Amino acid sequence: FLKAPKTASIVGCPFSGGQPKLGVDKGPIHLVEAGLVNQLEELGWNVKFDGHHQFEDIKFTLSSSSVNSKLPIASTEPTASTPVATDSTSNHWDPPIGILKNPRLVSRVCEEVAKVVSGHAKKGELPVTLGGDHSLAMGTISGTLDAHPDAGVIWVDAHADINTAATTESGNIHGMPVSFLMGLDGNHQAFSDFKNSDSPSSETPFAWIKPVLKTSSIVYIGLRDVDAGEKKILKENRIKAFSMHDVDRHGIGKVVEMALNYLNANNANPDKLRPIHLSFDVDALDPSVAPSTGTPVRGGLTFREGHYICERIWETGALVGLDLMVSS
Ligand code: B3U
Ligand code: MN
Ligand code: MN
Repeated sequence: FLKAPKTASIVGCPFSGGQPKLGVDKGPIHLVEAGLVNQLEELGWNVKFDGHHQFEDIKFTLSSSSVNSKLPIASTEPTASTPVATDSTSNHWDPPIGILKNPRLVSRVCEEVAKVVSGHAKKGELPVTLGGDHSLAMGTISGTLDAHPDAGVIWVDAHADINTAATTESGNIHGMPVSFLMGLDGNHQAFSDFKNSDSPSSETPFAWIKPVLKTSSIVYIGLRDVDAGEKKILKENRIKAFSMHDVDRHGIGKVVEMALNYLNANNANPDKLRPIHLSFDVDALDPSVAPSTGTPVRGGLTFREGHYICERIWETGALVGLDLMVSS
């Protein structure tokens, strides 16, 4: 028996450090300004929202760390009174590890998001995380699985976001969250070569993530831009994925039914409805519907198909976590 939440807690995350494009962090702000809270209330939800997370404390701690002085010096040192560079540009206090960009910042931000999401979920609320880029899902899904260890994930996206440090060609961590959540090979190696002394935060990024997401606990819908290395990972791990080709072939109604059946067939707790976390990347939608994303890909879901996925998952009564990643 699963008690469906009646209170939605908005976790506003205007964060874009998982990829380089400016503006990706504006999504949550625009959604709230456009009246999201009111609209949810009109649908009968209790809504909690007490402002967006700015993660300034994290940026400040990282930028003012003592090891900082050993790193290449930027022309202007950030201090308490001068704002640090935005998270979309490379920060001298968070140099790349291998080609991974902003690893310490992304790690710390996701760690904080995980705590916030898990806190809401444990109170029986529905955490609704507004991003920002999809690296944030390392936080949201860690948080959901902390509160509901048997939860399954439906990942709606044009991309698989399952690159590892060994396969990523871009070094953008928004293309990698699923691999970290699963603890796939290729990430450990990158960080075991990395010496803590190089890190301003004297910690290994992403070491906090428990690899709790089983390869059989996720289903993708909407894929159409998957890297060669990612295809190999999906195939080798037999990860369930419905591409746009499958949506064309079966129709969205049948695809969502197959996705739900797959997760329920792999339910570790068959007497209980399996909790579901929906991670929705707006670039799953066709660019004619959702042009404001960092990485538009033609041939995506229609307005109705996107809505239908959300409506049907809600109808199950099993939704315990929701991400709306407004960009990439
Ligand atoms: N797979 C590519 C591109 C990408 C992933 N997610 C988005 N773009 N939004 C990468 O960079 O890993
Ligand atoms: Mn994504
Ligand atoms: Mn995407």
